[in-house]
Amino acid sequence: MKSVSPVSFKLYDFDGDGCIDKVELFTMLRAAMLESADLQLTERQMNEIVEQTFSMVSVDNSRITFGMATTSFHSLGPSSTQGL
Ligand SMILES: [Ca+2]
Repeated sequence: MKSVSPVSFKLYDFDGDGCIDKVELFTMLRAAMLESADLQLTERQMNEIVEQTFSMVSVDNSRITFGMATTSFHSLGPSSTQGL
């Protein structure tokens, strides 16, 4: 899993509220998949990652701030995506 830079975070914050919601995270995953041939996930797997990420790092289970996102994507790492 690629780490999330502030630039890409802002890029996918479509409504500009400074937070990433589930739809926006889903879109980020799709974009990351298009960029990387090594990263191929089914819709279900992407859903699981989104749900897992939000349950781990989101305070209200609906939004992730930039600080939360960087922490989460670093902790996800390659090992947790391999088993999917
Ligand atoms: Ca947003």
